[in-house]
Amino acid sequence: MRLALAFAALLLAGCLEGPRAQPDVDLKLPPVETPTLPSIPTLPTGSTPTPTPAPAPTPAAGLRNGGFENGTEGWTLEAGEGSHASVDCESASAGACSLRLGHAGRGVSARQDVPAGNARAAFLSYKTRDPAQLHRGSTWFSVTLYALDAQGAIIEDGRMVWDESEGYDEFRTDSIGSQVPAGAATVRVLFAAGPSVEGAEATGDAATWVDDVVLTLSPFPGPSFRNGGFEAGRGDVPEDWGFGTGVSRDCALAHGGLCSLRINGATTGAGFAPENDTIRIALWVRGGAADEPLVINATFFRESSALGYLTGTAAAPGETWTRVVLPPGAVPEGTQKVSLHITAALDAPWWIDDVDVAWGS
Ligand SMILES: [Ca+2]
Repeated sequence: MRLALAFAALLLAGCLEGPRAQPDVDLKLPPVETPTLPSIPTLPTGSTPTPTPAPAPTPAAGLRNGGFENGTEGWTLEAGEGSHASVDCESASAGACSLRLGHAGRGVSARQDVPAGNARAAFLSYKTRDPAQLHRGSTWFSVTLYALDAQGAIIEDGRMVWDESEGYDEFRTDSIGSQVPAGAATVRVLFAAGPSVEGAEATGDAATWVDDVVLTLSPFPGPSFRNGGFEAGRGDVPEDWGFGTGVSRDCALAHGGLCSLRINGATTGAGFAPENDTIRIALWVRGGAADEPLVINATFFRESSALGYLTGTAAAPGETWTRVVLPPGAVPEGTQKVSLHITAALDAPWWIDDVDVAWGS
């Protein structure tokens, strides 16, 4: 009952809609009282915890001068008219210096290319400070990870974090993650900022400081589900996933990469388009209370009609990351989108990470 109430409260609060960077499909949930669901065979309910060791990311030695203590060494800076990129040794999160992207004029950027080696996933953490409080509606700041081939062509446009939020005077840590496809020679880290309206100039001294840039390359591919590793986000707000009271990104605890998602007495969700007619959902979980399973529900939609469900529960594993695999299920014919919803009770927080979707034929 408590679960149902929390679920309903979230629905009412509209918390399942992401703040920005909307998922591929809307997080439309089935009506609470589903009047005429087609007779879809009930899929088995249950979970198959299969503990396996978590792959450990390897630190990347490739990114140089991530703290900007050696001036601009390693970084390529570009600035449009009226903007200015420079190393500032009067403001720093650690050490003496940071990078200042002054974007009162046109766009400004700083980038660095790092050898990809055998990496299949890249994770970037960094700190930013933006004390001018001018960002709302007038300027933007973005962080992007690209993968490039040996000729320098972009083969993976990676993940971008886009920020038009209000200012903040203290350096804060954010992170982003991306796949690195086979054939990638280089991973590009790009920080950029500019005015929100093309050709316009921001008023005043709009600037964002960047410091403590750390790139981690992993030889293991990230999860196939969009931001299923929760590496993309700003602070505790994940990209693509429903966010609100009881749901927050946690970059102090992760199964893979740097971050996971913490759920407590709430539901989170994400939508995606089906790629085949059989689906298997797997994810890593941690935490919870013994008598309150985690509920994982995938709903298959044609427009706003629910065609069927795939449901599983996970027993609380406590302090050990545990892999939960839902029974494979058939994607009902005519499905246009799938909404994945994960619900945790209030008694103890759960962490989820590396949400993976595999498709059959
Ligand atoms: Ca993760």
